[in-house]
Amino acid sequence: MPNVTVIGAQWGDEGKGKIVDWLAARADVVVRFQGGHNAGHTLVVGDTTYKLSLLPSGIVTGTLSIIGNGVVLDPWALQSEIARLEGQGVSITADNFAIADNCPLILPVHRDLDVMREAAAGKGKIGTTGRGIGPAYEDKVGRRAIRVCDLANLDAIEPMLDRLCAHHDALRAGFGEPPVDREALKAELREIAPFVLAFAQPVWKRLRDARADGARILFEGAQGVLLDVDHGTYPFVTSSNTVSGTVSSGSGLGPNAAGFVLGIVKAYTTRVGSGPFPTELIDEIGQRLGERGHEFGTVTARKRRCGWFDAALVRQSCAISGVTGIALTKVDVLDGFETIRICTGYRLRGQEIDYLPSSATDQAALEPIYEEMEGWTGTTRGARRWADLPAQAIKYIRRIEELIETPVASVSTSPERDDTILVR
Ligand code: 2SA
Ligand code: MG
Repeated sequence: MPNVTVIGAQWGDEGKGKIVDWLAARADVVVRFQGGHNAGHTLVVGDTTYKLSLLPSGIVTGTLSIIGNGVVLDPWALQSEIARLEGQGVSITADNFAIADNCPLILPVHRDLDVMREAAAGKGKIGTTGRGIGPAYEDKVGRRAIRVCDLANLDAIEPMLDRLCAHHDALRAGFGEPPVDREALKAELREIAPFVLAFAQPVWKRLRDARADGARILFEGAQGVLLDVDHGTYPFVTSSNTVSGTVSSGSGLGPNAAGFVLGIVKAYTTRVGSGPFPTELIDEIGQRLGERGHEFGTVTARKRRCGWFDAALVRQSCAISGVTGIALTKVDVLDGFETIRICTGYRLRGQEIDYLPSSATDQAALEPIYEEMEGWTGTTRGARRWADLPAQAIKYIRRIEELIETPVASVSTSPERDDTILVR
């Protein structure tokens, strides 16, 4: 197996957890390179369900798991996630887990700001996960972040806190909130520091060495291409780059490390949070997709918005992320639908276009152009071979493949790890 990069090709929740878990069992290292504990990856192994937000999925199988510098790290969330997994019998030590020491921290002030802003935004809110992701990335780019490595030098932290607090105190004042309690923050950092530092190191070196030894590296993306801060449905996006290109800057390996880029694609479309969604179904069909697909957020338990497959969006995501092949998930959710629609492009103020325009105003005005297909009788659930699929389901998959101009590498037919058809 060459290196593999797994990314979501829609708005997240494409079923990356299952695919990553399957691949992690065949990899030597699993790396998270962007996002934070806003991700929600569900792994079902036998009778046990593991829910991961921040930790790389390799952790469950004991594979070396690395949090790269492109991630924003909430040390307290890390501590409770590790405790929860240890409670499920997973062993997490410095041998199988490492954190980039140049990773910026998510602090309580970031969470506060995220929540205050969303509450104040009313109808204009982004619908964030409230985890402080955006404000933490802002401070990273604004050069006032406290990073993992700084936990080793807390005696020298005052000038960093000066910069951080000058910024946050002004913002907090705007919300009628008191200034940052510096002493409390320092005490909290002092308390958590040893726990984080036990895993901290320059992971680019560890990855370089692993690569030199021929290790197979799996890069585990979070969220999806349409939530990318540059390429997504801005401003209704997350604050990191979710595209495959981030593998390099977010882990400290060159761009040729990405290997096979596997785009995870759900057989229909979902989205949590606000923002444009051309194929959204606000009717009983959307309801039915949500119920059959158990479409609730892993992290926040929010109900996901549901709609038909949008081939124009996925075609664009695959191009932007250089997707080598896709893993099509949750095909079984479409079992029993009499007719199924696929969006092939849009009408924008009377004109036909075959891509997602950059402007949020234009995105909100898109009307999907659909083609309709007959559904299938019988079930795809649990199918492990092409031959087990109804002919009409194969037709649907092949049509998607054609429209997105990217080969289908696998089809998954239930949450179970082994209910997967490999296409070659
Ligand atoms: P944020 O918190 O700043 O990253 O939110 C900004 C937007 O990004 C969306 N977002 C997500 N969308 C889908 N799945 C995500 N992870 C969790 C999951 C979400 C959950 O896998 O279920 O549990 O609710 C995720 N993380 C961020 C978010 O909805 C905003 O639209
Ligand atoms: Mg998810």
